[in-house]
Amino acid sequence: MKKDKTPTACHLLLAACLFLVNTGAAENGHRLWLRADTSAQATVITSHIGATAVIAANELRKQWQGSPVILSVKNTLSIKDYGNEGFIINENSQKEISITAGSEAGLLYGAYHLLRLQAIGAAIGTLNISEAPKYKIRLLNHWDNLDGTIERGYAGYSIWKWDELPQTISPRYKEYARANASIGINGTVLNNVNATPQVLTSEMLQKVKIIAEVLRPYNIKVYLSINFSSPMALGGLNTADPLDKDVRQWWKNKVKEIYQLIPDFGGFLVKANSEGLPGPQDFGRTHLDGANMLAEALAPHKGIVMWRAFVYHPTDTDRAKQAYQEFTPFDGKFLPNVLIQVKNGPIDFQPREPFSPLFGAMQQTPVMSEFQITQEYLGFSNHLAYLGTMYKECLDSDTYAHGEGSSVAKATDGSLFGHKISAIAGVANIGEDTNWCGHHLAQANWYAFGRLAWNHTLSAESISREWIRQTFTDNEEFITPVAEMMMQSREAVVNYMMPMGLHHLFAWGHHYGPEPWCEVEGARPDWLPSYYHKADHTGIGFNRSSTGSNAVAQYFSPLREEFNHIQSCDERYLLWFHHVAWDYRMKSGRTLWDELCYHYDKGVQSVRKFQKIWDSMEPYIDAERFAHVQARLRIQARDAVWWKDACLLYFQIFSMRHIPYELERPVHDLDDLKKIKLNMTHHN
Ligand code: GCW
Repeated sequence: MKKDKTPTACHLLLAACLFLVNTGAAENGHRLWLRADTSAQATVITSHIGATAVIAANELRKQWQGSPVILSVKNTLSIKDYGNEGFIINENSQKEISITAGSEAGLLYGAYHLLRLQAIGAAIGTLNISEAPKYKIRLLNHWDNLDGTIERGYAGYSIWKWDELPQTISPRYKEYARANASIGINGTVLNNVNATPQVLTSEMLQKVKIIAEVLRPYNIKVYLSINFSSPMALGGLNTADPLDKDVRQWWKNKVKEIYQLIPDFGGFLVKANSEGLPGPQDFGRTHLDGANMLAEALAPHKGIVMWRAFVYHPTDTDRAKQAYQEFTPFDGKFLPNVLIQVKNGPIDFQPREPFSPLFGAMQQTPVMSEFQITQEYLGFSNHLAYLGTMYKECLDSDTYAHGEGSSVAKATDGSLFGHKISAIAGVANIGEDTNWCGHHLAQANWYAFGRLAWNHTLSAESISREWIRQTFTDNEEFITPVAEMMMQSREAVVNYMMPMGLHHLFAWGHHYGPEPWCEVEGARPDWLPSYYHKADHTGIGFNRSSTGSNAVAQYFSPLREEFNHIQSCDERYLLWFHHVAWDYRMKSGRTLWDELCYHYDKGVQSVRKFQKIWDSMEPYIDAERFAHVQARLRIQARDAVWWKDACLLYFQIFSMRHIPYELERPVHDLDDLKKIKLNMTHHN
């Protein structure tokens, strides 16, 4: 036999590799939604040699399959309308495509826009596009600690390798920058809002500088979370009083030091007097004093302060009202470079909350919304919960601040109240897992956040479809069912965890499983589920109407009245605003108790349906991602039953009614469920 006919180990390896390529099996999700063929060799003409324009040109050269592209920065009036980061894409009669922008950043976004159109099969006909971002500042917030752990992170350790910096620069930084730029993110807060003063040491700032340098060409600025007592911890002062002259000088010096290293540093994010962190109130001062002191230090450098409104005192009055009470009296008094950063709901990233009444109420201060991309209260990275729908639900909610049509989006993008700065933040779900986000489908939440930050008028569905097409396949047989599944997924989680306005039924110590019965001696009342669900023999729910805590009064009319009356209150928020009798008649004609059972059951049935849909998708995609998602859906299905049984068996003690006979019966015993203690350590 001739030698070349014998299959050697090398041949076998080659064959194996070809097999893997053909079936797409060697797929770990690392490439996110950026999967275009990079052998295009397009003609791209530009005279701009700045690093950002070079990236834009190179991305197009490698990926664009169409006519020649001309990139140019112009400062004409027509361009000015599109702001510094907007762009215009036109095609002339010679079939040349021009991308014109007011800055190189605009070219970058224009290039990614064109490539996205190509990737989703929409770069057809004569191109005539103009785009400008709705929010000026589009940020990720990393809750990454300096030791590499991530608070509420479910995709491994932090991608920031502080120990290795500044010498070693992880290749991940650039990949991260590129992925973010491709969806329009232009800023990132590198560290946890539960910030240690150490982040501001000179040694750390040298490291931050390196990250800033990698991100800069991608038009991404870095920001830091600061600890309010830094002047004491780092500067040796005996106070951090914001009105103290030495404290003020300390911050000015520190800020100056930062800008010497990072001339385009974005600014500070501050969590103060919240969950045990220091703040101006420790020194008898206010949030206003604290925010304005930092704003004054940052203003000469064009930096901003994002001061979080996530504050609540350990009292037994209604926690949902507290941020509004603390912040609205200061409206109009903050310096112009202060933004108030408000979580989407009044409590804390629950599966469903009504929007925070601070949106719309603070009209003379730029208010920015903070969403969670990481799924702290939505099954971590084990559960499928596409959050495009949740972000839209909040952004599209009408605050009625200036009458009908005053959506949260308009109240925060600067248009309704005429603010010059506008921003939006998402708490990142990114870690060092190969696929970045733990669950392959959770990449869509990062993507959707970026796309909506750019344009909040996009629909959650169109975003899911373009994401699927770029990330998996252009086969409609896959796109349509998977998009449908994603679109229903967050509602499914709400149904099996806490439907109809229930909230905070989570276990003590982690926020994964159910523990509506949780009692911890000596614990803050507002960290316990019973504070929120208030189940008793008469009914369930928190009375926030005018006969209760009157939180409804923080909303504008007619929403206030709508929420206030049990008959007009949106049933999705019913138990958020009302304590409702077990036999109250719902719109469906069922009693409240039966309806609750139906919702929990529906949640479980939805996940079973997702499993069926996903299993039938096997022929369309790579084996690796298929199996990974399949395994996660199994966990989700089991967890959904756990949630349903735990909540219904527990609430049944109060309702003393049976679960409608046509619904699935519980498979657990309440006593067994009460014994489950997950090994996850964290406060509340
Ligand atoms: O929901 C709570 C989280 C904390 C978090 C806090 C916050 C960063 O459980 O982990 O701390 O919100 O947003 O500040």
